[in-house]
Amino acid sequence: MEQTFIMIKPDGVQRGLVGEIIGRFEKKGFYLKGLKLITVDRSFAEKHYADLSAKPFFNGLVEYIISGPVVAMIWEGKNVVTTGRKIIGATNPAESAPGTIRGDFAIDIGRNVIHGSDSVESGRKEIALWFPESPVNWQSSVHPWIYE
Ligand code: YYY
Ligand code: MG
Repeated sequence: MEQTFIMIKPDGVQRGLVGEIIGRFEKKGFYLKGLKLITVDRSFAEKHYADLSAKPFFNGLVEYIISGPVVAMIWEGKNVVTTGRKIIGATNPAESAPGTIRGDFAIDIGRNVIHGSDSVESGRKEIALWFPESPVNWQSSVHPWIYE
């Protein structure tokens, strides 16, 4: 089944939003397939955001991501990449709808609380980068109550 990489950024951890955010993905019906609290170094953050290295906000973005621990997760489910991005909301919290994570919990684009993969392919790449160890293999016993 489809997987996505979701990361609660240092502001989300500092502000005590970890449980709230995990709860939103859990209650939707997605399956948690990887989870760790980790502080990353500059070269790792630069690798994660390599596609944005030419952007003027790149250095600030890297500083932000390495400023404290983050919660790295793998979530699984039908259309989890697209639906995960909807749960997260628009990149700029000023444009994120209420009810989304960024719409409910963030103000500035450079403190937008959470990352989610933007495609199945980048999800694959990001999961490989953040979870080089083999992920825990488990299947939810409620699957037939979520999927028809
Ligand atoms: O995927 P998403 O996080 O919604 O946005 P990206 O375009 O991939 O940018 C990654 C990250 O960079 C964004 O979450 C905040 C930051 N950023 C910024 O600080 N200023 C911008 N103008 C655009 C993005
Ligand atoms: Mg992105």
